[in-house]
Amino acid sequence: MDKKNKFDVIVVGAGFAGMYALYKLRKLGLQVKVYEAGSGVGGTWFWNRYPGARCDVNSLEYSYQFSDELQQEWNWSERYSGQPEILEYANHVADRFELIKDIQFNTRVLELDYNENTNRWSGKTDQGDRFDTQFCVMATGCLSKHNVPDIEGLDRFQGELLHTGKWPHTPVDFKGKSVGVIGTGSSGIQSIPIIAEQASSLTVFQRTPNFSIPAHNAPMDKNHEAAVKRNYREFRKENALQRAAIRMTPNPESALAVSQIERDTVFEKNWLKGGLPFSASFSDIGVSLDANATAVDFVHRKIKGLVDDPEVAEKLCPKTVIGCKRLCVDTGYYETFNRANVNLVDIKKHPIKCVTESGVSTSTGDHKFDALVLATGFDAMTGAILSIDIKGQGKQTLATRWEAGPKNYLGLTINGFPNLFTITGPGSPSVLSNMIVAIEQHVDFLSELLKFMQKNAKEKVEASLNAEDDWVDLVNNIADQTLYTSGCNSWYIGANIPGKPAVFMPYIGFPTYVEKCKEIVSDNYRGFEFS
Ligand code: NA7
Repeated sequence: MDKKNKFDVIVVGAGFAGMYALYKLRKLGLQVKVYEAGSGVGGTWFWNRYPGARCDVNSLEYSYQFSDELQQEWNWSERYSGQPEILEYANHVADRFELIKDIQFNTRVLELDYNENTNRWSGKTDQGDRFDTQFCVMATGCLSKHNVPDIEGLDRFQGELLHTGKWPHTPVDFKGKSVGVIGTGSSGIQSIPIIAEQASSLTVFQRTPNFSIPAHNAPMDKNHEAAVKRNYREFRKENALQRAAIRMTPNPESALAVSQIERDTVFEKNWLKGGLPFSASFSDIGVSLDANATAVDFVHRKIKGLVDDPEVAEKLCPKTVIGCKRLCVDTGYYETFNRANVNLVDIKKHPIKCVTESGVSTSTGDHKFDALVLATGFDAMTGAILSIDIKGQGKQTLATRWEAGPKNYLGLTINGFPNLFTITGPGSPSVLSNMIVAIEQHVDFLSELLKFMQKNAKEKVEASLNAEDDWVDLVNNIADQTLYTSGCNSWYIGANIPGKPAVFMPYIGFPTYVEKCKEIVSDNYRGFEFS
């Protein structure tokens, strides 16, 4: 192999994980190369350019903390940042830390193949590159393989067909157009109010209604920003002790220990504050069905208060527990259904039969559109990794290994796939935490691991089978004590993708995860096998 195609580390993906992995691993003196399918950095924020795309974590938290200079010099304009500003930030980071020179854009990794004789991986990209590397870092993102639903006739549609997760780079003008949106998860809920303002008519096809809490987004409070920046390190430290590494004021009280009036006062206060902290209104909302039902009842009353037509309001009220699917955060979502140009179709009751050349046909009739938006989500957590043909020891493919669901240790390393790491992989806090915090923690852990290997002249590392089994059990045991596994069809358990094994994927609880990682390191990397 040509020397220029030989690397110490290949990083797949130049989103926030890939960029930080490059920054950090380069510092170990390693030769690192990043392959990125898109034409720029930013991952999620590069692809999800749909109108209204916005982060649901506060801007002062949803940012890197590895460089104090960076976090001091960057100013966010809003409480919750929109996609364009986050992408601008990603580009700033790439420039500031000279990352671009080691990233090859417009290049998708297709194959990774482990060679047991050399303890190295060889790989192939869609641009015909072949490479050879000791380590592979999968920074492929948890929500990056977009899900195109298997609806008959989708390719027949003659209007503009869009997917929120793969939005065009040029502005899409809905002015005067009739538009259909399929899907009411976060992407649908964020984009629907804006599309409704532009389009002549908008029809929303809803299969399952979702709970959404108002964002109450606002320009950044400069005094608050200055106060956080004065003490940024402490602010980050405190946040890392929160269950999702997101700043909240969890109420230690049970929802069932107070009267309805007291309960509603707490819910109302958190509704007015807005965003994800609503879920921390009481200690047992995520674990007790009865407590959860009180939050469900409160939000149902809110929806019914916001939506004029009682029938439409009823359709918008989710019938699941709150929070077992990712809670959405919106700006004017429910109110949008009071507009004369917006129509809601319940496709659970009246399923989509097919897409035609001119629109969507359901069991109750045909809907004609100029544009059709698929807000149908992602093959989450495993989709992007498994899109690559990965062959480990004994030529076993990862797809076979994970046939019954993902198995690994710490969400980071897989038995039989040495020197390959999944940043914020299934089995780690990832999507149930502040993603950037989780990314930095994982990359820091990996960097220390590689340092340890350099120091101890080790070439190969993988999880032991026992450690992996125990870890998978632990992830499931924790989830089983919560309402995440109470039967709702969330992407956390792969239920949105037909045929995907139903396994709850994220590790719940960032602080306990970090503690476990520390314990494992201090116990000489318990569960890791080196040679
Ligand atoms: P989500 O949350 O997975 O939402 C996808 C939506 O699309 C959801 O309402 C689905 O209904 C619907 N969907 C998916 N497939 C179909 C088919 N075949 N027919 C009709 N409707 C369908 O994805 P998002 O992009 O909104 O958000 C993903 C995450 O990004 C979000 O959780 C945040 O963390 C950020 P279903 O509920 O499956 O019945």
